[in-house]
Amino acid sequence: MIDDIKVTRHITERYFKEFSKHTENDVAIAGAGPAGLVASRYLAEKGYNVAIFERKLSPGGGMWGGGMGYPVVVVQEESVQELKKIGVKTTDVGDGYYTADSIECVSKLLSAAIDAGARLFNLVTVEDVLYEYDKVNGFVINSSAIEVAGLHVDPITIRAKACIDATGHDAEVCNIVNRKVGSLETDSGGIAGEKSMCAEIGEKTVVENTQEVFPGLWITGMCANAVIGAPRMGPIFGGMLLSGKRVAELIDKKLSE
Ligand code: 48F
Repeated sequence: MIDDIKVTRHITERYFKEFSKHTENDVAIAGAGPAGLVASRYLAEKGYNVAIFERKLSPGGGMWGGGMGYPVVVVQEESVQELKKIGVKTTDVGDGYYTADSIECVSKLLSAAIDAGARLFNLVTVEDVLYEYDKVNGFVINSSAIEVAGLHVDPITIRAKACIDATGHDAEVCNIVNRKVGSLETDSGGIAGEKSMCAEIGEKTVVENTQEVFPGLWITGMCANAVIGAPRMGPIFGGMLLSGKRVAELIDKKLSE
């Protein structure tokens, strides 16, 4: 006989046991798009305690839909290895371009991150940062359902030694810090804003722009180009994967000091 109350208790007990482990983290990531997922995997593989907070029900960000809803992505020679190493089937279509099924990409990015030990909390929105001792030390989070309903309910807070803004085009965490805490340490002294499409430049700069922009806060993926002021690049995803890898390397270096 199945006891409904046992089902309820097993869900809530397991969730809160796991959530409790992630009130203190080595690394907390806002946004489970391709950049955040790759970063989480590399950091978890190195043994860091990593939590990703994703506003939506389905993690994966803008990768599911490929280009204009055709579920195919393109990656270039420099980054195809990032897909191959997690078992995504890629097709060499010549001149250094490779295609892959976007649904397979997201599924395997997710599965690889989780297998490496990263913990994903979906339906959780990062709405502020924990700012103490002149440093970003964590995220202030709320239920996405509360956010959507527009309810006046106070959030709760988690701590992390390093925080990553991987929220994509909107650079949500950086916007909050820039507005409420202080100017970002960027050349523009703030958020320069994303520029119009140019994959050639966008793909290169997204890796170069991956950096710490405020003590304790790093940027990766499309957020990096939005903050620093570089072009978008559409459904070519190599730069997202390489930016996720880069931010993991930078944080590993910083936390090992
Ligand atoms: O947008 P998204 O996929 O960011 P990304 O990893 O990749 C960008 C590409 O998808 C594409 C592109 C490539 O050429 O330009 O756009 O940089 O994923 C960002 C994730 O962050 C979540 C959002 O739901 C999405 O899944 N997100 C955004 N704001 C918040 C958030 C927030 N405040 N709290 C939690 N999650």
